[in-house]
Amino acid sequence: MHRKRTRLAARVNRVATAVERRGIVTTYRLHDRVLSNRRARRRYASGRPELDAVQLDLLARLREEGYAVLPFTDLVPDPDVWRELEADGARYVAETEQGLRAETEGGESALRRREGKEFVIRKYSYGVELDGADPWLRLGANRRLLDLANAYLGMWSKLEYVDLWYTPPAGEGERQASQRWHRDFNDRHLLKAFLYLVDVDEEAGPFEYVPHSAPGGELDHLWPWRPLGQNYPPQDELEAMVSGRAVTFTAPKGTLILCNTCGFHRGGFATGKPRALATLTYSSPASLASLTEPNYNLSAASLGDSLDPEQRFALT
Ligand SMILES: O=C(O)CCC(=O)C(=O)O
Repeated sequence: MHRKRTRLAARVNRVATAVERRGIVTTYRLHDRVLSNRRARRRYASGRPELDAVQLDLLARLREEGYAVLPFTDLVPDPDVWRELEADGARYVAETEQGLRAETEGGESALRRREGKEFVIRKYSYGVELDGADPWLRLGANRRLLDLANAYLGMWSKLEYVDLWYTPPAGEGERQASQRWHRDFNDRHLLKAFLYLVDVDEEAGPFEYVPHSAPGGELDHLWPWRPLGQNYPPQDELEAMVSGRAVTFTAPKGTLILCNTCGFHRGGFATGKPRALATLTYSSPASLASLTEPNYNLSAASLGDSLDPEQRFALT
């Protein structure tokens, strides 16, 4: 996730003041209740996509539990799609491991990390220029996934984030940042997709989730979601309250996890093995109007004429 910064906050110390925060929260609420999201809901309602049995089942599970998991190719059966993603993912893993070896030997590498979350190496990170041919961007616009995201959010959604993450094993240290339980601050209308690009077992830092903890769920009252809210609760208190209810997604390569990360989740605490995954975030237009920025720049021209209005809306 990528927090939007006001120009003033960026100039001063990159942390929004209380006044700025109030302004951001007010803008979010206005866009959620009245402006952008109302328009996006109307667009969705005027031409709902027809979902097939697989998508309907995922939708029901997302609504009930806040997550759903399946082999990617069950949702996107076209074998060419997985073949291309798998090949690109493998290339990224090989390049990253080569970069890490170079770093160990004291050399230069072009590996991308982000301050505060250095344990993840990113293919794109923030501010990357992508074009319409990028396979991960095309995955975000794939109607099998996008129609499901729009149906779950009840509006035309925006693809706010797309990236590949590689997490090298770090041994048994302390959990940091998103390795700890948290709610994503960036929207109350969120759907994230995690596509495992390697087999993920306990040592590779699996994703974990507390079902029913997203807004509207039975556990939504626990440190509830608020725009820019306190999204990291005291870990021991949360664990005591949800004891035994979290789901751990150890799973083979090619597994797709769909999840409303307004609910409590954590992951990437790779102790003994590396983890590689693709991650996409669908959010509401209100989020982009106030709280977040997409991590990519895309020239509309590179999209050509081949996209449906829903796809163009998601990407631009
Ligand atoms: O790396 C993970 O498994 C968790 C990621 C996460 O917390 C997030 O994307 O919000």
